[in-house]
Amino acid sequence: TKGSSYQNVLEILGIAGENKGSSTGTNWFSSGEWIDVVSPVDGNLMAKVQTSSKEDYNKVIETATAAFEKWKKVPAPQRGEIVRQFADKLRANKTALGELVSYEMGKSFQEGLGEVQEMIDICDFAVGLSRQLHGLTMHSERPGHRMYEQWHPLGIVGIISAFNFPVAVWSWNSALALVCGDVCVWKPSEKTPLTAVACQKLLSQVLSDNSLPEGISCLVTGDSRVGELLSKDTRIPLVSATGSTRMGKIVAKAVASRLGKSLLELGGNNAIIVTPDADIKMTVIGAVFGAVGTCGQRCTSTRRLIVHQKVYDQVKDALVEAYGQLKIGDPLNEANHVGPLIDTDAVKMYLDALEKAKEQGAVVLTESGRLEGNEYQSGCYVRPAVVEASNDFNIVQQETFAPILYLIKYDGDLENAIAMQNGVVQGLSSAIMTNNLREAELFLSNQGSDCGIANVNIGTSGAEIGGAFGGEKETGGGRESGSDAWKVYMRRQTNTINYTTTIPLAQGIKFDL
Ligand code: UN1
Repeated sequence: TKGSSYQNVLEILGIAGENKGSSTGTNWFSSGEWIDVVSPVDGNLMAKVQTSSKEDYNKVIETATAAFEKWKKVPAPQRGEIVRQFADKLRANKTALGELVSYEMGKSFQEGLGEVQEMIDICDFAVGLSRQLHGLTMHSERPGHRMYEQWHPLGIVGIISAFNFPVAVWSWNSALALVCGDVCVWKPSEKTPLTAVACQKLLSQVLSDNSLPEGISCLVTGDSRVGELLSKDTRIPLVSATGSTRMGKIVAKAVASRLGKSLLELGGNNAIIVTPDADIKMTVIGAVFGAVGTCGQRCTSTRRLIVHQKVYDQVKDALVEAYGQLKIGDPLNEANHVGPLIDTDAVKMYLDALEKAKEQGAVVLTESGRLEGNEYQSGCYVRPAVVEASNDFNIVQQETFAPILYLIKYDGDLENAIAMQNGVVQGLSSAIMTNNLREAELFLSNQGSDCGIANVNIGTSGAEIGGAFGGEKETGGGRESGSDAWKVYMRRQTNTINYTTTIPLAQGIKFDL
């Protein structure tokens, strides 16, 4: 195993020792309380990180405001060049950063590397995009007039990110925002500030190597009080927030009350429908990875498996068998499939959810509970559970950020399964396992899944950066990452130019003087 080499990793990334922000080298001011960063891997204190006070926050926003005046004037392809250099920094530090993600957050080393790869990929995407921030041209109804639209930089983008993808989600936002000419102020989860400090440092180095203002990328640390400063700040035209629906509703309200824009990527309650025409072997692999990967802490994690009664027992037996093979332990040991939850509060939520499920009539099919013993001394390791339940159980309707998979039976037509799949308040990701073309197309049609992501013969998680990422209903409606998600980071301007010597009015109106 990689053992306890995180000190080494902190040194490689240049952030060893107690972490206190100042204006030197990284645009992060912090003179507030200290947070202990405890690794869920072994329960050890990795470092202490100082939080930003209101005064620190204001200093950061002032430097960001000044930096925007310079950055917006840099041509977009040159902004892309900066993002390209940042991707190179990530490539050079991929192993160290992936390992730090794994230590601080608890996901497997492979997934930590995957997360850094996602950052590199979105940077590459953004570099190409920096030459493709296209607007449309329109035909004017007036002779001798030309109409077109342009996309201009917006200003400061506030980024509130969650612990589960401590670095990738920031990069989906920041790589696009930067090529769009915006400057970024990042508030990472207070559970994972170290990886944020490391990324911020790498990006600041690129900015300073290019003699650009450090305020182009800023960091503020702390809990929801710092998030609140961002949401309420009229100097911030766009707040992008990833996390729980509860948090999203608070942010959305604060941003809307000042008529700012928000981009929300909130909870999911993602299901895979398994029809009688499914490939059961593929189904089991897809469902198990979807449910236990990242210890069930992706917003795209598979929470529900809606299985036709004809194949129900077969799927159930195969799942229980597969869960029996899962190895739980140190996520840096590549022999393990499942690492810890983020902290002991998350363990409590997992245990509470299982209790509630039982009270509501569910049957837990696998061994479950917290793991005890030497290897599990952090107290954050749990056994992934498969639970036979009904879609209308209160607990099934909620998103529990833990490896609990609800197994639900449906009868009759696919429409019944689709109704269950859509019968929750969240609308992020969904999937169908079938070799039947009619079923697949119905699932993807306007009568099918109501989610932002709908897949055929793959699971609910593991979305690629090239597509727009996000979902409907209580998932918040925002789209990050690929496709044309960049448009939310810019302001659209419609331009009409008259190249004649007369001034005809639109809609045929006459106004003679
Ligand atoms: C998240 O959990 O917030 O689709 C993002 C996936 C990843 C991103 C998840 N690409 O699993």
